[in-house]
Amino acid sequence: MNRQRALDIVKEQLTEKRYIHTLGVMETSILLASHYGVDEKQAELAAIFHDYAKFRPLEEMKEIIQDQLEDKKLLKYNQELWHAPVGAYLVEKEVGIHDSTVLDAIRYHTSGRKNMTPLEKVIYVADYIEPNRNFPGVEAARAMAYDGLDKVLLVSLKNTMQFLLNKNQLIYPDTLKAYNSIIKSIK
Ligand code: DGI
Ligand code: FE
Ligand code: FE
Repeated sequence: MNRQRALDIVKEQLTEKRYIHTLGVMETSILLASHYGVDEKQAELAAIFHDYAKFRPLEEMKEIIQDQLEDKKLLKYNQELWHAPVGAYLVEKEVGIHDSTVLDAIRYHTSGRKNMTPLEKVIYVADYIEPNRNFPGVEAARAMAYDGLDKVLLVSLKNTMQFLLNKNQLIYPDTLKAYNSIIKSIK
């Protein structure tokens, strides 16, 4: 699918602000992919659709998780997590994208997971550092974006976990597993 058609499809699902964020993730993903030897076309497509389900009603997402997805424990964790696996499901079903590498990058873009693929890492990091993001720590993460994919991924994951810890929120097990697996891989 070409870029313009993909953008036209996703634009209808998003607010103006979220669409601008999506364009930022797209640009950043392509730069990261090019630097780290990841397929730029897959990065572009995954980035464009990564937040496809962000504005689906919670009830719809809940039903999809209950009826269609394997990982039911998502329902016991933060609802912010739901749009990622539900997005992967809907992008395949409604948009007709079947590339499992791209779908997994959408599926794990919020939680991360153990042994993330290079494309999953690129989308996770791009979502975190894209130019429209503005939160404590983002500048530091941006500054090291090209110093090593695992290095910047680790910083992004740690910041997210720290943010959750500070608010006494649950941490979804896949996020902790993502952290543990990078720590092991860089030792
Ligand atoms: O959809 P976006 O706003 O672009 O960003 P996102 O998909 O990374 O996720 C939104 C939020 O999900 C993020 O600010 C933190 C929150 N969140 C809640 N529980 C967890 C979590 N993030 C991770 N990684 N793990 C959690 O357990
Ligand atoms: Fe998201
Ligand atoms: Fe996003």
